[in-house]
Amino acid sequence: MPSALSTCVEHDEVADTLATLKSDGFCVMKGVIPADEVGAVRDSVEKTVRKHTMLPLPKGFVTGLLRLDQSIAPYLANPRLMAVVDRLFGENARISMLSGALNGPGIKRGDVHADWPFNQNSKARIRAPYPDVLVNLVTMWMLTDYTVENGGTIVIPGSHKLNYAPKHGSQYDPKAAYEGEVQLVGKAGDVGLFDARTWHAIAPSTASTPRVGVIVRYAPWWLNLQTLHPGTRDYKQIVEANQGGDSTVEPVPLSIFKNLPEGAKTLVYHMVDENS
Ligand SMILES: O=C(O)CCC(=O)C(=O)O
Repeated sequence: MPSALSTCVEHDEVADTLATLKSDGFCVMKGVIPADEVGAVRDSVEKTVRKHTMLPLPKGFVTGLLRLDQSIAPYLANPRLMAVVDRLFGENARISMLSGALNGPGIKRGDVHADWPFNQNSKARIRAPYPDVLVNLVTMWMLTDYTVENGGTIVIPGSHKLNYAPKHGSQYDPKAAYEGEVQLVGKAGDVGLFDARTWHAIAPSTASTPRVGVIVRYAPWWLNLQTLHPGTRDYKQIVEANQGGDSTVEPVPLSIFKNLPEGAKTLVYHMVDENS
């Protein structure tokens, strides 16, 4: 059984977060969404995910969440988080993917994987053995508490230092449990951070209520995001032509983009559909 995870020390948050990301591959930033505001965000995201989920419940999942629900938008450029993103990626970092996720009672354990662009099951990937570089920061915005019981994400400490990841049909079985597994746990309003290379999996839930969150990924400006966007030449050539099941990100309609907070605009300007 995975155990609960300790959090980053707060005395020098940026330095400590970077150090923990480097050594363990993940950590938790406490209280990013204020306690008295997180309930409204949770209610909105849960409603949206239940209505628009692309997967059958108990796994609710909505990609391109901003086009349908903007309740998370005021928090996306949180200065504490942006200080970390700035140190990792420099100026003009942006959001690569933004999804709503509801893990309901009874959800089963998922496959162990690294995230895009290190996910070796994707057609658009940095092929293993890959270089030692962090190019996509995965952030789990906890809108309910994340606990061992309700399925806080399983992560494998130190796995980001490997230059390969589990792949179907390979010796690194996505269905296996790996030594040292822990779960990303925290309070509603906390944000779990991990290097996209960190091996992780959906955890089973034995709870009676759902775990609700938003998964936001941050990337440097120079990372090619076109393969995430159906309709682009890169998507057609690299993903579609190879029958890929890669993750996709739906655009934000211009009419919605115009009303986003300025901080959020700088992070999602590149995924706007100018014609809607
Ligand atoms: O929701 C979770 O706990 C994990 C989700 C995940 O593995 C992913 O989106 O890549």
